[in-house]
Amino acid sequence: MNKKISLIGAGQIGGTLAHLIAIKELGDVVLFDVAEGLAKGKALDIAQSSGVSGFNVNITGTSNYNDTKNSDVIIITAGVPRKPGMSRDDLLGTNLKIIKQVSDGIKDTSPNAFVICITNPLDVIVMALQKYSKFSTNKVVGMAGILDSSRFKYFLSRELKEPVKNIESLVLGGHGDTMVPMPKQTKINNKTLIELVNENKISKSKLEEIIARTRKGGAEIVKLLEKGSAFYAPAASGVEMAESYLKDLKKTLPCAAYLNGEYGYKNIYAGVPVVISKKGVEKIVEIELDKSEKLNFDTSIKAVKELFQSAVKIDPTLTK
Ligand code: TXD
Repeated sequence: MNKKISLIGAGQIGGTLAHLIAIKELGDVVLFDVAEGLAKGKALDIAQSSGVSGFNVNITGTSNYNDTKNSDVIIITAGVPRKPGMSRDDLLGTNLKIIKQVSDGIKDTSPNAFVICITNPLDVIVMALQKYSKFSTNKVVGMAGILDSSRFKYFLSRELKEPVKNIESLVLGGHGDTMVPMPKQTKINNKTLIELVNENKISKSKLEEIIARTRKGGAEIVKLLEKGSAFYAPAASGVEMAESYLKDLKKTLPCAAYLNGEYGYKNIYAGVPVVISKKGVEKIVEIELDKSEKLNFDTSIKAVKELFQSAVKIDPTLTK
């Protein structure tokens, strides 16, 4: 019996998620969107590619939550993306209302699902999703850190002329300009970035430039596309989380997860390394932060807290 993966939002990321999941045969896909034709059209188009790619999973489209019931995994991209010049935070008003609708749609139909939120502004939207749906905190997680880490690794691989698979990295904190790339947690062929700087393999200024470009990675693509935002790398990142859950891979991945005292914070979502297994977020991995990393992390959390207060102004029920 195939697993069931429902994708709430059949837009740029949702459609790419569906295609990647089908090719990897992770499970049957239900593409949900309020634009029913979009969901059904993309589902049919991807299904018809099975004749070429040979995958054997069912893909359907719908605008009815009953078709998503008893999902094993739900990945949410419902919402509006940024336009050039907009910050992720500018999306709060619209996407908060949408995530409430989505929570109402999934909470009774798929109470046991592992829910991956992608919609921006990610850290606050995933927090609102968990509060609205009342799903247990280990079953609601946000996708951001994997994307940010992937961007960081890509830029480093170009600069160091190293295949990206030889680079391990972590980006912590909020999904925004305050995200915290972690040079000490970044290894290239098992050498830390700091060692490579000391060996003059990469200059400090070039590293700072790469960190800055990672922070603005989303905005760079929004500017180039003019309409919409990044979707291939975000989709690949969401699939990695879903796969770790569905196959119980116990991967340690940077995700927006609920903190209950870890890193000195409670009752907030933040980008931290977590182990994703068949239990969902099985464990929060606490790594030693040096002074500057802790300062950056605290700044990032502060930004999330401030934006959550804006969300509470829009919907005071979020404080319950
Ligand atoms: O790293 C990350 N987390 C970010 C997330 C990376 C890139 C993009 N990020 C955000 O994902 C972006 O800012 C948006 O908030 C979401 C989705 O981005 P996408 O590029 O997929 O947006 P689209 O193409 O506009 O798709 C959104 C779909 C669209 O088809 C709408 O019809 C649908 O969402 N939509 C809804 N579906 C269900 N229910 C409701 N209420 C609804 N409203 C809109």
